[in-house]
Amino acid sequence: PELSRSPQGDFMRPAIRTRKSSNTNGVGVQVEDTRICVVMVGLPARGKSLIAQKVVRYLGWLSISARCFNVGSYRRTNTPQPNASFFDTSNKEGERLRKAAAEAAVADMIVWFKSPKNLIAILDATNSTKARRRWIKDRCDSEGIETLFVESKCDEEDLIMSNIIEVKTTSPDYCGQDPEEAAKDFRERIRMYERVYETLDEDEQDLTYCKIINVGSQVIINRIQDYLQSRVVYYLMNLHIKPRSIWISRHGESMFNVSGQIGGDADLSPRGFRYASELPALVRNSAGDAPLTVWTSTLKRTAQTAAHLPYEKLSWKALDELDSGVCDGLTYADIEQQYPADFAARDADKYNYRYLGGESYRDVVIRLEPIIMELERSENILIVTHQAVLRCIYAYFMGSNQEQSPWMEVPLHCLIRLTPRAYKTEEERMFADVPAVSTWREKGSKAVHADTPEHSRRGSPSIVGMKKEGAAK
Ligand code: ADP
Ligand code: FDP
Ligand code: F6P
Repeated sequence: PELSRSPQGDFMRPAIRTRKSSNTNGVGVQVEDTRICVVMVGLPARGKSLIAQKVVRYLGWLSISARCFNVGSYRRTNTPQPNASFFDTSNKEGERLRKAAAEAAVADMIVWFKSPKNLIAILDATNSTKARRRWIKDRCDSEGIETLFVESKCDEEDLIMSNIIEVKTTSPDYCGQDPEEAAKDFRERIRMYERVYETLDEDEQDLTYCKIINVGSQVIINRIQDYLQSRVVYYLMNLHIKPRSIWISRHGESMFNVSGQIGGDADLSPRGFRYASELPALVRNSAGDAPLTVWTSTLKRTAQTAAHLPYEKLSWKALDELDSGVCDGLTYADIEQQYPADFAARDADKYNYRYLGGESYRDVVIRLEPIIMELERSENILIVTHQAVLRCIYAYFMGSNQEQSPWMEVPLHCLIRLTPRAYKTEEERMFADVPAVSTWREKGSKAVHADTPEHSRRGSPSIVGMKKEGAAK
C-alpha cells in the first residue's frame, strides 16, 4: 500500500470555527459552535477550585481549549492577605475591591474568548449572591457566551474542616501565618459569606445549572442545553473525593518486544512471564490489603501479565494498543525503510499521525474517554496495558502536554502508582528485578534495540518533557 499519501486525510485539517454552526474540534469530538462560561458557585472550601481544575485538565486532555479564571488570584493583586473582616459585606472598601477583582477576571475571560479556538472558561469564585450571578449572566449574554452555573453545596462540617486544614491553611492568603490562626480566620471568612449566601433556587429557573450536593450524593440539573454542557455535567457527576490510587503497568516483555516488532498479539517472552510472576508481590508491597480491581486489554500479553494477580479482572477492548494499521508486525527500521515519508511524518507530529488503516494518539485518547470516566467513578484500579495507551492515561492524570506525551519513556517491568490529591497527582515508580528490552525510540532516531539501561530503570522517572501539575492556588 502507498502509505505516503496523506494517511491523516481530513483528520489533520485544523478545525476552523465559524460561528453559528456545528463543528468538530479536530479530534473527532463534536462540539457545538458555543463558548461556555462555567460559573462556579458555593461557599469557600466546597471544592470549587478543585472541580474547576479537574474540568480544565479533562477538557485539555480532549484538546478542548479551556481555562480557569480564579477571582481569588485577581483579588490577591489588590489585597494579598486579607483577614475575615475584608469579606464582611458591610466593609465598603472590601466590597469595592472584591467587585474589582471579579470585573478584572470577567474582562480577561472575555478577551480570552476572542480567540476562536478557546471554548470553555471557568469563572472560579464564590459567586454567592443572585445579583452577582445575574451580573455575570448579563455580561456573558451580551458577548454571546453561554453560562453554565455549577454550585457545590456541602453541609458536612467534618469535611469542610478537613478541606480548610488540607488546602486553605497553606493558601498564599495565609503564607507565613500560624496554621491554627489561619484555620480560625478562614472559618470566620466562611461565616461572612454565609450571611449573604443564596443557593441557586426557583428564582433562577431561567439559568442553566448543575447543583452538586454533598459531593454528588444528589445532583440537580436545570436547562442543560447542548452536547458540550452535558459532557461537562456528566463528568462532574462522576467525580468523587475518596482516597484511592491507580496503578498502571505495561504488560511483561513480549516476543514482539524482543524482536522489535510493533503491534500484534504475541505471547510474553520468558522474561515477561517472570515479570507476571513477580507482579503480585510488587502490587502487594504498594497496595497492601487494599481491595482493587484489575483492568487488562483484550490482547494475550496483558492477560498473561495479570494471570497471577489475585483480584477481580475485567478486560477492555478500549485498552488495546494503538492500532498501527499496515505497519502492524513491522520493526521501526522496517517502517523507516519501507515508508520513509510516514516515518518522518510520525516524528514530526507523533500525536496526530495516524497509521494507514490504524490509529493516532489522538484517536486513542478519544476511545479512552469512557475508561477515564469509569476511572473517575472507581476506587483502586490496577491497569495492565500497552505503551501508547499507558502514555495517554498518564497524560490525563498528570495534565501532560499532549504533543509531548507520545514521547514519554515508560520502561517495561515497571509499576506506576498514581495518587490523586487536591490540586496534584502524586507519582511513584516501582521496578521489578527482571530486565527487559527498551521499546522506546527517541524522536529523530532509530530504536535502540537493547535492554533498558539500569540507570533509566533505577533513576528518576525518565519522562521527556513532562511536567507535573502544580498547585492551583
Ligand atoms: P473552594 O474553591 O470551594 O474554596 P477548594 O477547591 O480549594 O475549595 O477545596 C478543595 C478541597 O475540597 C479538597 O480537599 C477536596 O477534597 C474537597 N472537595 C472536592 N470536591 C468537593 C465537594 N464537591 N464538596 C466538598 N468538598 C469537596
Ligand atoms: P478562593 O478560595 O478561590 O481564593 O475564599 C474565597 C475566595 O476564593 C477569595 O479568595 C476570593 O477573593 C473570593 O473567594 C472570590 O469570590 P467572590 O468574588 O465571590 O468573593
Ligand atoms: O513496541 C511496543 C508497542 O506497544 C507497539 O505495539 C506500539 O506500536 C508501540 O509500542 C507504541 O509506541 P510508539 O507510539 O512510541 O511507537
